[in-house]
Parts: sequence; C-alpha cells; structure tokens
Amino acid sequence: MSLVTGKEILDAANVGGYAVGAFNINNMEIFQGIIRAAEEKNSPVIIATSESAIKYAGINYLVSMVKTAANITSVPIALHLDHGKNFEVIQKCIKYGYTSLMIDASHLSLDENIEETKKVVKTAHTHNVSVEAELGRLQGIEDNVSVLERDAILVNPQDAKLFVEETEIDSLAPAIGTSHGAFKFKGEAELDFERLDETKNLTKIPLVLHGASSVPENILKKAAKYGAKIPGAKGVPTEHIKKVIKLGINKINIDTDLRLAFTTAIREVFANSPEQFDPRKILGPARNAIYDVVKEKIDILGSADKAWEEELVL
Ligand code: TD4
Ligand code: CA
Ligand code: ZN
Repeated sequence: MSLVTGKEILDAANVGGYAVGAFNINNMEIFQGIIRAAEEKNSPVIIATSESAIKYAGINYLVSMVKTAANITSVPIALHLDHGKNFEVIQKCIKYGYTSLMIDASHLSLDENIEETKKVVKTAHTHNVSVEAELGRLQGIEDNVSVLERDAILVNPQDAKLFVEETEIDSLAPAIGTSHGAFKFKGEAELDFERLDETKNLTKIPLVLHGASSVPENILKKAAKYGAKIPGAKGVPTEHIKKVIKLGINKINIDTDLRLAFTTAIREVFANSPEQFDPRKILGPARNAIYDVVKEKIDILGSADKAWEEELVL
C-alpha cells in the first residue's frame, strides 16, 4: 500500500484506545528493524525523521526507503517530520511526500504558537498531510519544582482546548513531565497524569507523548558491560506508559531506546569479535536489536494486529 496519513493511524488508535509507536530513523538498518517488527506484529507504524536526521541521511534517501517499504509491505506506514521548526524544511517534506509532520513552536507564546501552527496546518492540509503541534516544554518536574514553575513548564488544559479549536491540528503533544534522551528523571519518574486526563477530556483528539523511551535496565547493563559510560540514565517506566495510553495518549515517540539497543549490539560484537570488520556482521545484530525492541514496544502499546487491509501496489 502507499503511505497513509498520520491522521488515519491516530484516529483509529484514538477510537480503539491504544497507541502507535513513532520510531525515529537515521539509517537503513534502524528502519528495516522497525519495519520487520511491525510486519511480524501486524501493526501500523509511524516512521519519524528529525530535521537533523534529514540533514544526516538526505531527504531523498529517507523518502525512497520508506516509500519502498510501503509498496512491498501490508502494514500501514506514515512518514512523519519530527519537531519541525524550519518552515522551509516543512515545505520540503510536504513536497517530497511526507504524510505527517510536527510543527514545534512550543517555545513561543501561546498566541505566536497558534499563529505559526495555523500557517503550517493551512499548507499541510491542502496536501493531505497531518499536523501535530506541541504545548509546554519537554522538561522533567522534579520534586522541588513549585506549582508556579510546573504551570510554566507543563501543558495548560484550557490553553490546549483553545489551541486545538483555533489551529485545527490533527494531534497534540502536551508536556506532562517527560524529556528527550537517556536522563529523564533525577529521582522518581514523575508525570502529571491529571493534566493529561484533563487535556484529553477537553480536546478529545489524538495525543502524543514525546520523550517516551523507557531506557531499559537490561540494555543499560549490557551496554556498561561492553564499555558504555552512561551513569544516571533513567527513562519512563513501562507502567507509566500503559497508564498514559489509558488516559488518551495515542502516539508514543521512541528514539533513545533504539539508539541504546543499536549501539549496545555493536559494542557487543566489537568486544566479542575484535577481528570482525565486515559491516554486515556488525550492523546485522544491531538491526536485530532494533527488531526486538520494537516488537516489545508494539505489545506494550497495544497496536499489534491493528493493521488494516488495503490492496497492494504491484
Ligand atoms: O521526538 N523524539 C525524538 C527526538 C529525536 C531528535 O533528535 P535529533 O535531533 O538528534 O535527531 C522523542 O520524543 C523521543 O524521545 P526519547 O525518549 O526516545 O528520547
Ligand atoms: Ca518544543
Ligand atoms: Zn520529541
């Protein structure tokens, strides 16, 4: 089938009460690992590329790779621009056939964020491209953060309602205490579930959780065994992920867990087989590690067997 829109995938998830993984890619092996897992689990999948991923791999290579997979696979795939900040990159993605994009103007004031997001929605929707936007800052809420600070960092549910009505976005990423990367929490992993619940009740649209990697203990252990030095790493516990999905999150963004799995597998090969220099013998196991992680995520998110039938392009 051809690429599907982000909206098609996320509206179905919203109705069905599950979430779909948005997995970031930078190269072919990461991508193939994800697709193989989605096929194995018969799950829809969102392939995310950041602006820096596009810079690294080249938009032509990324788009051809993802469209090729879509043509030969039976699972629905959306190609998504993650954290689009530059209007030229956004326009380029639309031109190249992306089916979903995020406009990240959450660092601006609410009014400016609305203006910027509206502008993107207008062009994107003309081309049948879905739009995600963000409210609040991706930052942890430590115990000592005051109520005032919390209000400044996290999503305001009333603002979210206004924002969704004004902009006509297809999905919203509300900040509820997660952050990007491997160091999300200093103490307990704390998320603001109440704000999430209120935001869902007031907006009803598909919601997105950024910074959703779990930074699994077993992978950290293995990485450390083979020489990694990433002390203090901590992610979002799986129980929290299950809870936010119950409260209305329909898209779960995962990058860090893929990076950790991929590079840990490479470390293992180098440590155990220092004579090895065939890239396929090094990146093959890394691709398998991506497959394992994504399969596990799909089970947690509840998107297994949610792929729908469409005729194959022959
Ligand atoms: O949106 N994302 C992925 C962000 C990756 C962007 O990084 P580059 O600019 O270096 O490509 C997430 O929300 C992922 O969250 P995670 O918990 O996996 O870090
Ligand atoms: Ca932002
Ligand atoms: Zn993000």
